[in-house]
Amino acid sequence: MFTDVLSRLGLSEINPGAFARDWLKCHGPELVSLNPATGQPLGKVVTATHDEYETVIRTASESFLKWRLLPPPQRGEIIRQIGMSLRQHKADLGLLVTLETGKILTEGQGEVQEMIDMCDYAVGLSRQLFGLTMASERPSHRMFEQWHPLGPVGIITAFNFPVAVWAWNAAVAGVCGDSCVWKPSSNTPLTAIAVQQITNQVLKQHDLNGCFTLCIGSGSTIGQWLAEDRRLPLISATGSCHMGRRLAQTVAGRLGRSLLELGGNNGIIVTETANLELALRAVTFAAVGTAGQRCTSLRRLFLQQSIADEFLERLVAIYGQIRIGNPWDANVLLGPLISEQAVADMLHAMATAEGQGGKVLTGGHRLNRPGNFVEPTIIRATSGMSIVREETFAPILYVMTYEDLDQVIQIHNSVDQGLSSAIFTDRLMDAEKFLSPAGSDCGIANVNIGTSGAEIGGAFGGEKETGGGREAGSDSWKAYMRRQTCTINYGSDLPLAQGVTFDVN
Ligand code: UN1
Repeated sequence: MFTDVLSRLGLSEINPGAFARDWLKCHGPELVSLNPATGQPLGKVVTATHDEYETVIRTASESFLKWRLLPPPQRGEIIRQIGMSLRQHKADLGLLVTLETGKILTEGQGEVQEMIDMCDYAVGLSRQLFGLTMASERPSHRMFEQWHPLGPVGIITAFNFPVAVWAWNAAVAGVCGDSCVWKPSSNTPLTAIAVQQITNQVLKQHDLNGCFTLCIGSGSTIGQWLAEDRRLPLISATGSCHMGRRLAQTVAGRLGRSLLELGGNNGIIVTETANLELALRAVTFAAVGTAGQRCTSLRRLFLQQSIADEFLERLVAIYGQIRIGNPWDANVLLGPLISEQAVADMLHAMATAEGQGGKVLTGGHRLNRPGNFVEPTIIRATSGMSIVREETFAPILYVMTYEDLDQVIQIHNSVDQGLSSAIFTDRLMDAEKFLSPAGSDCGIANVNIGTSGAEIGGAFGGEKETGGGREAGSDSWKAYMRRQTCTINYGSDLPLAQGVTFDVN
């Protein structure tokens, strides 16, 4: 069954790791894509060497010259067709996401839907790349701004959203007139190749091959080359704070722009007036969904003292009912972690938490079966434990209690990351306080909704060590364009701004 899916998506046993105008014969080290639920290989990819990387960048640079001159709505039409093609392949591609990442089927499908949503959004956006007109202080002058395509952009994506995050960037960058160079995670090269194939079918019909390109290889080779490459005015990267810090420094070293979506350490506050039913469901999805491997996953839960015991008792009971297993099986809610290393990291974080005084309330074990399966884990903690300040990409939830809302908001904000946050309350004043300037310091702040599962229409991203970038909706498109301020003099005099005179005679 899986072999059929792979072949329907145009994947073979050994795949080329780079696409410029065509698939390139690559000569870099071989990469094996493993199914994290079985540990078995799904396929192999030959990664790109520096020569192949050069071909990709040259192609993206040349293609940009043509792509940038297409009227934006015509670029939108290409993105619309890519969206249509993704719709046709949704079931297969969703399953491939599940096979390669281990996320459950409904989430694999959801991810493809997120790409489709991004394409639809970008089609509309292609007619809305608005600039402003300003009032000029000089007579017979008109001043306005316009937005132009930026250039070829590098897009570095992580394993956990192997295709949606490419679409956040590529669909928007595409209508903005940028060509794209994609470096996917080494854990998920096959989904990237499949998406490239789907995109190619559309591009080929319009003789636009080369506007969306792909280059597979490690972060220390392809990732580093992208960061250093002056031909790429923008590098958009998703991954750990550690990766982002290094990348940002390299890109800044050449005065390029980076757009970063890095780690989170997301918290939910449940107040004494909260609808506990709602909060329990949201906490479970946010902490256990995608096996805790979203940057928006819930890691810190703050319970008001008066509801803490009841809430925890019910939460532990819910955790006991979570079905763990093959992510493609219906009814399973928790698939495997991405790798052996991720399991080791989780076990290490738990041991550290226990060493710091944390108490495991449920979970805590690796499953005795092939694949990277772990139990979802709740640890009773205190905010003084240093491990609570760290992001571990695994289903570990640290639970703390609090008395006073102002105080807990401060504790909530005291970590280095600032991606997503939420409060559960039926009290308007508490909700508004959480959203006020003295409230959550995160890029995303929700009321009676969990921390994960954002829609594409909003700008996605966070503050502090999360990197400050915003992707997907709202006015995120501005990051992919260059702003030009233009002033036109339609008079026969040359008045200077600020009343300056400069007459030779
Ligand atoms: C990520 O984990 O990098 O809000 C992105 C969410 C998803 C995106 C997560 N729409 O959880």
